Amino acid sequence: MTGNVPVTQSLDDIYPQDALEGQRKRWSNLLSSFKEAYGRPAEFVSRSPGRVNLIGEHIDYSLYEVIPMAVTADVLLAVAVSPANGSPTVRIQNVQSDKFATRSFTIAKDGEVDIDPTSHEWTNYFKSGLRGATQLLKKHAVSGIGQLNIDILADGTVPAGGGLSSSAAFVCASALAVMRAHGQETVDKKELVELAVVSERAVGVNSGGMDQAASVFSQRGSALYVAFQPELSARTIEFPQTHTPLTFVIAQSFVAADKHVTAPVCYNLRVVECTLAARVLASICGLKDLPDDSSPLGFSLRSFHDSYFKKKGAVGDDVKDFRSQLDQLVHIVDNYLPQEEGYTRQQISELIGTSIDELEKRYMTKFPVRADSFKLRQRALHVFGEAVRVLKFMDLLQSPTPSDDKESEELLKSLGNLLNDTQESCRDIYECSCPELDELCKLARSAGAYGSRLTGAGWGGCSVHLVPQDKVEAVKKAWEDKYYNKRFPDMDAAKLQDAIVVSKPGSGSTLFQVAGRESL
Ligand code: NG1
Repeated sequence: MTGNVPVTQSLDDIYPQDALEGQRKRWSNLLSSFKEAYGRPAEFVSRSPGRVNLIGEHIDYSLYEVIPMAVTADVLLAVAVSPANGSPTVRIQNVQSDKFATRSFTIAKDGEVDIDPTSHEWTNYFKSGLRGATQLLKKHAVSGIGQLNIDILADGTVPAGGGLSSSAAFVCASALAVMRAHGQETVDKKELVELAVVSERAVGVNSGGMDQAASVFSQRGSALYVAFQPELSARTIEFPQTHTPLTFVIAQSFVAADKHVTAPVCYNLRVVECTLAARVLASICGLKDLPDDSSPLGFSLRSFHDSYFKKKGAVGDDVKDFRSQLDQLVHIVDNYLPQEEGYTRQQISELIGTSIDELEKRYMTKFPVRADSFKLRQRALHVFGEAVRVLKFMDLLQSPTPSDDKESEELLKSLGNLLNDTQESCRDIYECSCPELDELCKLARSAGAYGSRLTGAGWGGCSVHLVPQDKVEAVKKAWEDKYYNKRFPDMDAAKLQDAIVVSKPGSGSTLFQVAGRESL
């Protein structure tokens, strides 16, 4: 699914019918506020959506396939550009100016900007997109770098820290805006995703590539199958026709999951644990001098996987072979990484034949982590098990259309069971759930959901549920009565309304041309 980011002049190309009216108002407000703020009209709007991950949790940075889809909630950046006479300056405002302070900063002549990853500042996401786009512009030898003033007004509806990947939506929209500001009307989707993945790491999280791929590649009405090996690729997956349409309901836990703050003991630590598990397994299996891969720390469980079976002479392209390989890897972990209590730095250094200093320098310096022991066994077991679940989920989605209601019910139940298994693995083995997410899942299942799990990084944030359409109301009611009203009795109606979203798969990044448009 290669090609360029679509360019449009119509909101009908972006949003589903039932969202159009609200979006027209929102966009009109954005464009008129832009004019008020900067005294000139916006020239274009760069748009990138949030995403919900259906299955494949915490395995993208181990380079295994995942199945997310874009949601309707998105980040819009309205932009106008002019030649800079003095220092090129970016002025950036947010429609929610009380929450996100207005900023302005200058760009160096070579297009570079400083980013302080230790400060949790909203415009860092713009800067990281700007930095990535600048590198791509340089690669394409585009002129005008470091010579423009750029005015921006942002409007985001993806809740921050809510597990729907507001950060990736913001970085993708920013990089796209900077490309377009430099006259690039055709922006290659794959290049945009690749630069956004690397850029987001500049903000302090060792992220995988799922969110950026989902934000850019998604197409309305379909989920997305994203692969990272041998290179980044994505294809759309239609949902099967079932007696009750496949309906995914997203529910916020309202436990704020700030990945950046908790990174040293949560997200970044998991990236380190998976990388070290891969290193130790490779060393135990006698695999030496393996080349770096595209994962955040340069070596992934997937690279170990591929190298191990290559050495054994397997071809491994067949899905059945691939699944049996993953099953074999689970046995290897079971046998060779027995320590439930985790592994110390000393033990890991000995296993991979390096010094503790080297180990820390190579894997724990760029993004510091705080841990005395590293749970290599559990993390590897989750990753291999989850990779199998993704394959099974994909098989089910692609299975022949059920011939009657009974078969269709079976299909939905099987999909739901896989979601439930993922939740169990995230809770018990990967330890990225939290009591609130567990409770939302339990309540949904008791009220009729086929399957329920956390989505995104976890430790708070969001959950996703496969629910029969005729049970959606019952599930909502269970959450309202037993979760939201109990835990957050003071929550206002508007916030409660935002807490639960029945989401259809949305469209990916888009450039909207404002110039010459009279109305939306
Ligand atoms: P969230 O925190 O939901 O945006 C994060 C990572 C993903 C992936 C998931 C877990 C970033 C930008 N995103 O998602 O790449 O690893 O956790 O599956 O770090």
